[in-house]
Amino acid sequence: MARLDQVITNIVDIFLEYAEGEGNKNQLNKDELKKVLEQEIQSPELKSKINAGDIEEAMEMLDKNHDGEVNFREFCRCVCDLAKCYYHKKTGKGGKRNKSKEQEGCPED
Ligand SMILES: [Ca+2]
Ligand SMILES: [Ca+2]
Repeated sequence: MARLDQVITNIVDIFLEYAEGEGNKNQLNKDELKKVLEQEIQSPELKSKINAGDIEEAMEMLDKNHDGEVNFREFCRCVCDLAKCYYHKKTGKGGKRNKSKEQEGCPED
C-alpha cells in the first residue's frame, strides 16, 4: 500500500477500533480518547501537544461541538493539527520558536 493510502486507512481504522469500545460506536468517550492518545501517540513531541494525563483538558480541546465525545470529524482535526505542529517543528515554518505568545492550536514550548 502506498504511504498516503496507509495514513488514511490508519486514521479511519484507529478511530473505529477505539470508538467501538463502549457506548456510541461512532464516537470516542473520555476513556476511549485516553486510550488512543496513550497507545497510538508515542513521540514525546506530539505527546506534549495533547496531554492524555489531563483527559478533561484534552477532551475540551478536541470536542468542538461540546457533546462530551469526540466524533470522527473532531478526531481528524486533532490528527491534522498534530501533523501541522510536526511540520512547523520540522521546517521552522509557521510557529516561531521563541515567540512568547502561543500559536493557535499549536502551542510552542
Ligand atoms: Ca465509543
Ligand atoms: Ca464532539
